[in-house]
Amino acid sequence: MARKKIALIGSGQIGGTLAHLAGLKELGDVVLFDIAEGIPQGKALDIAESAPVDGFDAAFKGANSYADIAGADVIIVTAGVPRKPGMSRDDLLGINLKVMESVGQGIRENAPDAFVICITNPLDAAVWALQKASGLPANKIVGMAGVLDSARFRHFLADEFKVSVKDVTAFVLGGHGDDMVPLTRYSTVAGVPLPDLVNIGWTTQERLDAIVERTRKGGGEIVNLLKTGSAFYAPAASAIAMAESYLKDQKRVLPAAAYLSGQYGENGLFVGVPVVIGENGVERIIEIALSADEKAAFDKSVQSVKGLIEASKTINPALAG
Ligand code: A3D
Repeated sequence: MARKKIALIGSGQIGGTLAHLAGLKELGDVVLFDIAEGIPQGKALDIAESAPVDGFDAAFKGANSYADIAGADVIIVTAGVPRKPGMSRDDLLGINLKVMESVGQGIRENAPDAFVICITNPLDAAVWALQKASGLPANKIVGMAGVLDSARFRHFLADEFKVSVKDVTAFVLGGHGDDMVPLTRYSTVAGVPLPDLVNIGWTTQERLDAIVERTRKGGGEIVNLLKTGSAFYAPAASAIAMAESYLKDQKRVLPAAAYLSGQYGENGLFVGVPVVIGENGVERIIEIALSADEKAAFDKSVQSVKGLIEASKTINPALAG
């Protein structure tokens, strides 16, 4: 059986980590693409030279031409610029919209059958613009944010409760911004919902509220610490989990920015919801029942996403069509 092909558009901090993880997990052969010359080639060679040590079989190629992504099964997009301290994800919009146009064209012309995972920020608008530019069907393009936001939530909860991260599940809905919606009612330790853990005294409502707030600002916390660039290990691990679910038809249930066509009362935009990812891409969108408070928080987050999309249409009227 031929190996799968994974193309990484953008070979910066996340792109390099994606390539390394894809190799360690033997997901397939990897093409690292970037507009910067030498960086994808250097990272490809460096990772290939680690393969004998770790004992994985995969080929790595650095590229500056879109022709090299032809035939890719999965494409993960990180091209663009990351946040700097003091910059919001939205500040990135103008720069990264242009990048999504060129990436979308590259995908449309060279790998229109791939399953595409977008990571570039501002996530919900970037994936929307990338779909427009690439013309991909809605089930073959998705944004990565929910897996990361949930992982941050799970880490903080496991730390609070002094239990294994493996036994903590968490749910984060909405756009990938500071008004994302961590759902405590649907988040559990081994099946026990967080509100019940407050009731039995494992934590207090105040501490839980603080964890929710820290989750919402999780990306900014890392930006402020790193000072140059944003998080890359956990974002890469999150996108690899989504790629693996597609490549191996695992049908995992993961939160992701998916194209809504009526679900949750929304149409024509990408926003974080629980989805099933399998061999057909986004195979299902799960519509969970939300309480009035949760629905209000979700709607607020959706409003922010809509604001970004309107701003995108103003910056580039061609996207409005
Ligand atoms: P960085 O290390 O700067 O890598 C970006 C790469 O993109 C660089 O190597 C650039 O040369 C390359 N690039 C720029 N323009 C183009 C282009 N037109 N075509 C191809 N390549 C190009 O950034 P990073 O890897 O740390 O982050 C990448 C993106 O992910 C940024 O937009 C971040 O804001 C975003 N990000 C999203 C999340 C989410 O959870 C959604 C988390 C962390 C980072």
